[in-house]
Amino acid sequence: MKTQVVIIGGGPSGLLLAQLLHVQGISSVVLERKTKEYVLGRIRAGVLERGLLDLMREAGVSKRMDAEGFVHNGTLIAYDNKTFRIDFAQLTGNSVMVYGQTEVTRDLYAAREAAGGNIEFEVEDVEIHDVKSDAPFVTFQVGGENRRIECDFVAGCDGFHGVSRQSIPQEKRQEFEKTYPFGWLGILSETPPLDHELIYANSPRGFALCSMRNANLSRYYIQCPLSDKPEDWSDDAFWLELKRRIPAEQAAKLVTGPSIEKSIAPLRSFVCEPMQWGRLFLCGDAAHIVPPTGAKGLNTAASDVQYLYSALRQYYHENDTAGIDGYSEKALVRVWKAERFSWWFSSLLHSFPEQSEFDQKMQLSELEFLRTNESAQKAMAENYVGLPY
Ligand code: RFL
Ligand code: PHB
Repeated sequence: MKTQVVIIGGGPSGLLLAQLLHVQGISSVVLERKTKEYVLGRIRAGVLERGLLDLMREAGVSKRMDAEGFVHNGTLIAYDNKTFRIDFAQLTGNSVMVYGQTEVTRDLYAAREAAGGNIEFEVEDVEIHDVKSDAPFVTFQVGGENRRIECDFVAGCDGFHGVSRQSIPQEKRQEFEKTYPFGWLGILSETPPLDHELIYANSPRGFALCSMRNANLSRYYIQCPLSDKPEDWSDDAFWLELKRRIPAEQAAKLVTGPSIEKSIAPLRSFVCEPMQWGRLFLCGDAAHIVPPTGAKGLNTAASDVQYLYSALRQYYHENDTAGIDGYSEKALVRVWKAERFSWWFSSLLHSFPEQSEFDQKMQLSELEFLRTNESAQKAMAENYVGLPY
């Protein structure tokens, strides 16, 4: 079998790339290790930047997102029993949209299926071959059968634990990593959101985030020790702890109910350089991870997809290799800015086990500066709504 681009991973990066290439008449095959139901069962990102919205529109998959997504013109930050607002619209002229990654992925699967797109699920033993030549190929197993696809390019969209990054020889790649000494315990509940905007809270008991998916579906997170397991936390214990971490006025308004999902995610900052090796290109979590505090993971995956998609379009339609030659360098500039913002915002809002009283004063002083200084708010808002591609 032969195609132009083999895309490893059927998460949001891989599907968005496949759909954008399809619109440009470029063929692809997507190889996904899990089932579609499994991919759609993962509760992840909730906040989309303008760049991702525009890409969804360009890919022709924005109808439901534009109808059902919620535009957010600002966010709330709470600390020391006070709350202040960062007004994205006023400070940047821009906004973000709350529309779950699950819905983005569902819409992309629907579009790929409607277009007769080739997606192989439950593939095993994916191996990437000869990407330093003009004739790469990918081998894998599906349903016990060995398969081989020849292609022009391979897009590694297979997340942090995928095979693509490992296919770059170890001596040719450099990995930069920071782990954080805590995780996020998240729950989804069929209750109305606490506020119409997100609330990020710094408290002496640890970080909390009040987010949402729609008018009757809320998403809440609290910082927890990495040794905790979701089953250690009853719903009652979760709600009690959340209430202790947000200002009293908001805690009094919180509507609680049974959780319909509960999970713990570790926090990590990670970048792999370079993001390309011959005809293999890494996109999204395969190349970089951010802690979720700045809502940058999916959005940074989207900017990689935009750079790679433009590069491939330039290659196929204009016979110009400048885009593919410069992909890694271009993508990494924006990746590192998202890494910086996510690291900064995480450092500002969490409690660190080794934090001294001086460190705590520095955190509160930085929050106070952000609350009262318009330049600081503008810098935060520009990063949150998304830096230009
Ligand atoms: P994904 O979503 O991990 O998809 C990769 C896909 O590849 C498949 N795969 C393989 N397929 C074939 N062969 C192999 N060998 C394979 N190995 C893996 C996997 O099964 C999977 O389907 O990566 P992608 O597409 O790059 O997308 C990245 C995003 O999922 C991620 O960055 C975000 O979810 C991060 N994130 C957030 N990002 C935001 O922009 N805004 C947010 O509000 C936000 N909140 C979050 C988040 C991530 C979270 N967790 C759980 C880590 C909140 C949380 C709690
Ligand atoms: C979410 O709703 O899942 C969410 C929102 C904002 C973040 C992280 C996660 O920063």
